[in-house]
Amino acid sequence: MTTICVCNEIKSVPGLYLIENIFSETLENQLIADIDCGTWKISRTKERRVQMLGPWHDNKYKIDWEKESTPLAPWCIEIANIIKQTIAQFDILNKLKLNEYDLCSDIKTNVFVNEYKHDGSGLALHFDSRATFKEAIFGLSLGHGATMTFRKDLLDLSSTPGKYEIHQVYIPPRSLYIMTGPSRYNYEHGFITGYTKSCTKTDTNNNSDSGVVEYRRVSLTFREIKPKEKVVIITSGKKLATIKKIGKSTSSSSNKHKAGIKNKSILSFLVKK
Ligand SMILES: O=C(O)CCC(=O)C(=O)O
Repeated sequence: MTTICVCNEIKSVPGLYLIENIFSETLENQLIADIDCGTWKISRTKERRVQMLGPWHDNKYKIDWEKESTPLAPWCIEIANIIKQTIAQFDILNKLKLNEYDLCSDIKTNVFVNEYKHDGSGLALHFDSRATFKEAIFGLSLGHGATMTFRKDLLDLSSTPGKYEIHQVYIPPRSLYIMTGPSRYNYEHGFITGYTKSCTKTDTNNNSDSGVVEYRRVSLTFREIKPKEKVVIITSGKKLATIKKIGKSTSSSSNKHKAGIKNKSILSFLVKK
């Protein structure tokens, strides 16, 4: 069966794009089988099973480059290529320069796998780390779909605390959602606890006639890690140059040379992002 890949900009949550049918059911089942060959761990909140690939980070998503990273699995590379090809098809996504993201690098890419089951566990509303990850966040759904909640705090607009703008967006299986701009920075996202209990047969790939539907959604989140440090070189209080680089930064002579600075009293600062 041929399916059509469609890209929708979700108007209620600006900056959120949903691209449906990015791969076939056959490939989806293969990917789930490949992911299941990886090592599942219990999440920090003990609510679900997870897999984390790429550089090691702590609970606050701070990367520790001294710790051993988990190499990306072959399925990560396959999906990263599918994401790239999908982006290439839509002008609106190319204009956002999403094709420039590196989603298959052992040192730049973080891949998070979440498994949601029929027990109704959700995912608390949250923002993805601004300090650690670049703007666009790429999420895929395998198995079941799910209704995602986006919540914007209206504190800026009203002095009454606890006023929110809330939107629910259905994310079908085999779809890719991309959070950019306001959807990434102004809206928290998550899944309300208990949503999987209301799962129906239409919300699944399970074609059995038994009427019993085992809910399982496996979500994949691809994020590019920001360059680790920024080196800012200043002299006599005047900023001369900013050099961004991956890896440990020093005020090495080559950096000074790149900044075109010679024989001056230079102060170099490492500015952690
Ligand atoms: O399951 C999803 O699609 C979202 C996952 C997510 O937001 C996260 O891991 O931070």
